[in-house]
Amino acid sequence: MKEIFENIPVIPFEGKDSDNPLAFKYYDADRVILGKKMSEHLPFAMAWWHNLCAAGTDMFGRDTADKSFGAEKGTMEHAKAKVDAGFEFMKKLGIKYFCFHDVDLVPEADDIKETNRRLDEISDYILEKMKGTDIKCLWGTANMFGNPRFMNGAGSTNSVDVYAFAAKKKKKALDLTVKLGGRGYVFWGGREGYETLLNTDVKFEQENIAKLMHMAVDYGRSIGFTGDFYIEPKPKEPMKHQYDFDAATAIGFLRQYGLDKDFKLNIEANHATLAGHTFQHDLRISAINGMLGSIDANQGDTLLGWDTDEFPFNVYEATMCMYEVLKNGGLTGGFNFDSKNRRPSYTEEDMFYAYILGMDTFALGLIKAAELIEDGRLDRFVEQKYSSWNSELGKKIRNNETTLEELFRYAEEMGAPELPGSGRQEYLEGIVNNILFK
Ligand code: XLS
Ligand code: CA
Ligand code: CA
Repeated sequence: MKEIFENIPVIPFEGKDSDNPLAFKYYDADRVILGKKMSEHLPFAMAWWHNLCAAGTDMFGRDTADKSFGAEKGTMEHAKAKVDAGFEFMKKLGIKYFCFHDVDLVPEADDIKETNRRLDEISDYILEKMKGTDIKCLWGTANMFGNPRFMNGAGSTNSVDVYAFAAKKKKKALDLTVKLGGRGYVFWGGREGYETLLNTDVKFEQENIAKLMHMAVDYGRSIGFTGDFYIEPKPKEPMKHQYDFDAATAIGFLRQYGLDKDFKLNIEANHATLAGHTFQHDLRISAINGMLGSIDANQGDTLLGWDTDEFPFNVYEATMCMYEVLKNGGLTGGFNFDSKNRRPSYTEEDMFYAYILGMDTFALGLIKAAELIEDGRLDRFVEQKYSSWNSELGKKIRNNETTLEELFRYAEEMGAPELPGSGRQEYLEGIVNNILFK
């Protein structure tokens, strides 16, 4: 078959002194870090929508990139050309996973039966392509936010018919995910939220979202899906307020509705920062609750208040992300580049430069996070910071063996406590810089 990206070779690892733009400087798939290959630490995934579909349209202007891949857009030939392009792209970069929404794969027909037939056809084609490669699906999902019928939500809609239609799409997307061997299935609640409380029954809507999730779990398990379901938190955009605001909110929801055994979280960097947190914060909150499942690898822009989905470039953020991931013992999911080229980066080369940037940023983050852990100064500081809890009294409190009265008596004898000890933030930040720029 004729190559689509004819001018792009297989991307080699050349090391940090290389100035070849089509080479990895840090991502060396077979390099072992803390006992595991880089490629196992970093199961990277290509996002079908940004890489093969989005072509630069924004609210003020049309496409800048040509993503026709030699076929007429809106046809099944184009859908197949995207598969060809996607597999060539992943092979050239050594990427082993992809993520998709149903509508990323085929042009939507007016009749959903026809759309589903097209989805069967394209997933057969993808399966064929997968043969003889080690490329697999990381996760699938259904787009339940684009079509006007979802203007008031899918699981949270006021219309019982729209709800049933959403369930139909969900079932099909689950079938496809299982067919393509997906490790996970994502719920991103783009329209699950509200514009005004004046017209919204929040409790009713949240209960209905949970019911749809339960039905999806029951159905998924019945067809042999053993992977994780994920909620992908995001505070806003497109809705003013989205129910899955951040990791803590989503975890509370999952526990309240008894979904926490089947669900974990897919944490996107740009969503965490939109919620007013750091990326690391939402990773930590997920991890300590046993719910860090997968990551959407991107970054926002501190000067812009929206979801810019930029390719990850910030090595500090990637390092702190990998620090959390290593401490978590890895992910059951992977690192999906839910990232898009900037509109003026419209060439084929730019598609590759973007993934090389993202993969190198996370590889460097992994190397540096492992060095931080091996260095041990951060861990030692935290241990020492809480060392007063190793006292008799500390142990009694931790073991639930004391009372408020007993603490009252202790504190009365003690008088005023000493200051709790310096937090040493600047010292610790200095260690991070020291390791990063070694
Ligand atoms: C949008 C979300 C979306 C999900 C999948 O902001 O990131 O792309 O990852 O529906
Ligand atoms: Ca996003
Ligand atoms: Ca995402």
